[in-house]
Formats: sequence, structure tokens, C-alpha cells
Amino acid sequence: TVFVHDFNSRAKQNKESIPWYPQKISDIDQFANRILSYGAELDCDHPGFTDEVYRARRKQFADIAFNFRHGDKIPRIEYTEQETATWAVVWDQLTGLYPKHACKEFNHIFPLMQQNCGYSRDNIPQLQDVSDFLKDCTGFALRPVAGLLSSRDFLAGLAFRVFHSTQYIRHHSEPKYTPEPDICHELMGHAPLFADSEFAQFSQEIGLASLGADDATIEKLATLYWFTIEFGLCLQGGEKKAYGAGLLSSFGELEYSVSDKKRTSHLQPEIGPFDPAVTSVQKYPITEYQPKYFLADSFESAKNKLKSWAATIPRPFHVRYNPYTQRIETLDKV
Ligand code: HBI
Ligand code: FE
Repeated sequence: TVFVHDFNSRAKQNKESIPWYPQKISDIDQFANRILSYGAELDCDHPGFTDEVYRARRKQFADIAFNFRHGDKIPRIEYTEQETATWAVVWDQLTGLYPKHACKEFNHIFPLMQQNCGYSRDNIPQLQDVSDFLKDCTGFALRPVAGLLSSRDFLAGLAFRVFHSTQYIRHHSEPKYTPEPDICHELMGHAPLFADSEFAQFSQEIGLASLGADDATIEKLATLYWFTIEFGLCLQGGEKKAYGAGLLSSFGELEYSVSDKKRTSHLQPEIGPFDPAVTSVQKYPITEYQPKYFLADSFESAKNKLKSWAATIPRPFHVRYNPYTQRIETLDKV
């Protein structure tokens, strides 16, 4: 079998029926600014809506992301005392729960982030330092983003082991709440596990499966992303542990998701086995605790299940990533 980077024939096909997708890592520059909501524009129910200082600060972050190009160093931020204090509130809450409720891979890596890339209660880590550390572990890199990307664009980044990350922090008036991803969610929730080899591979598989896929498949992959990378649980030593970033960055939902006893404030969540065919079509709410979670046996098993399922996706070509050239290579199916 010969894999070729057949730029011309693929480009031609793209024009006809296959949605555009990035073929080399710098192609991400073409969509990184195609955001659904502009990071500096806040909804009227956002905690920072009437705070002019916060809005100006958000504009600074949005501009950094807009001007970023592949290969650039991510600009360093001097976070204010107020911002760092918000980080500390989140840090104190979450780090108290990790030993009991986070998966073992996360608990292995978290102290390494403290030793290697500036994680501490009194310091918001710099995206470039975190990115350098991840690169060293698994080849993952962070890229600053100004707002929400479409599922298609966001997932395409993962195919290149690129994770789009916000750089701003939530509004100080409500340190326990954010209506959108912020640096607490990205760095406490997402970043640590991208240093784990199996988790990195799993994440990249979702990204590769998305390239050139039809809209229905993208929706399924976004759902799989939701129930794994965002809200995944796994079974370790007979206990449910969290690996999803939405759980690892949410004090309330982290406890709720792994709870066994009935709680007064919430019903107990339903738990099902991670099975891509089932999980990919599960409906979910985005503004409340999840009523249902999916339990994986391990990242390796989740990756293998995902790969088998992805092989059934209707797509007229195979894709693979060449890490030496940082390009996607395709092979037409016969
Ligand atoms: N865009 N910037 C950004 N950050 C996300 O976490 C994100 C996104 N777009 C879509 C998305 N997440 C997911 O909900 C899935 O649709 C992939
Ligand atoms: Fe997230």
C-alpha cells in the first residue's frame, strides 16, 4: 500500500464533494480565526458584561489569538493580582478533589506540571510553557484561540496534535462559574492529560476521523469528544474516576459524576459503558450537570474502540498523519 500526498487530486475532490480540511499544520492558520463567537464580545448574562475593564482585557487576549500564526511563540501574559486570585480560588477547590476523583494518569502528571511548567496556586501558567512541556511528552501543542471554533475546525486541530486554548480567565465576580472555556478549564481540565501518550493518541484519532467527514459524522465526533475528552469517566481499581476536562475543572460536577450515594441536590447520574456506536448519538445538555456519563476501561481500550468505529465512517479515503512532515497523507479506498 502506498500513501501519497496527492495534493492535486485531493484538492480537486475537496472542491467537488469533500469538505475542506487542513493538509499541513500551518493550514490551521486558515481557520483559527474563523470563530463562532468573538472572544471579546460578551453575552448580556455574562458575569463580565458590564465591566469595561474586563471587556478591554478580553479584547487584548482576542487580539493575541487573532495575530498568532503557526510557528510563533505564544505571547506571555502578565496576569493581574485579581486574575491570579481567581485562579487560586479555582485551584484550591479542585486540587482538593483530584487525589480522590481524578484518574491515575492525571494524578501522575499534575505534579509534573508543577515541576516543569509553572503550575502553582499563586501563578497562572503561561500557555507557551505548558505547550513546550506537552510537546516534550507527546508532541501536543497549544494554540491560542479568540473564541469558539466550529466543531469541524476544532476537531481538525486534534489531528495535528494541536489543542486550541483560551488564554483569558473568567470574571472575578464569579470564580466558581464560567459560561465558556477559560484558562482554568484549559489548563486544569485539559492540558495535563495531553501529556499522556495513550490519551494523546485517543485525542488525535478523533481529529483524524473528522478530516473531510460529512456534517452528520462531525456531529457524532463532537458528541464522542463531549463524552470522553470533556466528560469522560474511567474505571480504575473498581472505582469511577474522572478524566474529562469538564469534570476536572468543575468542583461541583466532579463530585457528582463519580458519586454513588443519592444526593439531595441532584439525582444520581446514569452510567453506561463507552461504546462509540451508542455514545456518538447520545443527546446531552450543555448548561447543566450531565444526566449520563460513559465509562471507559482505559484510554487504550477507548482508543481501540474509537479506531474500529471510525473505520465504519463513510469517507472515500484513508488518512494518516506523518509527524516528520506534519502533513496528512491520504489513500483512496478502492
Ligand atoms: N472551540 N475554542 C474552542 N474551544 C472548545 O473547547 C471547543 C470549540 N469548538 C467546539 C468544541 N469545543 C466542542 O464542543 C466540540 O464541538 C468539538
Ligand atoms: Fe473543554
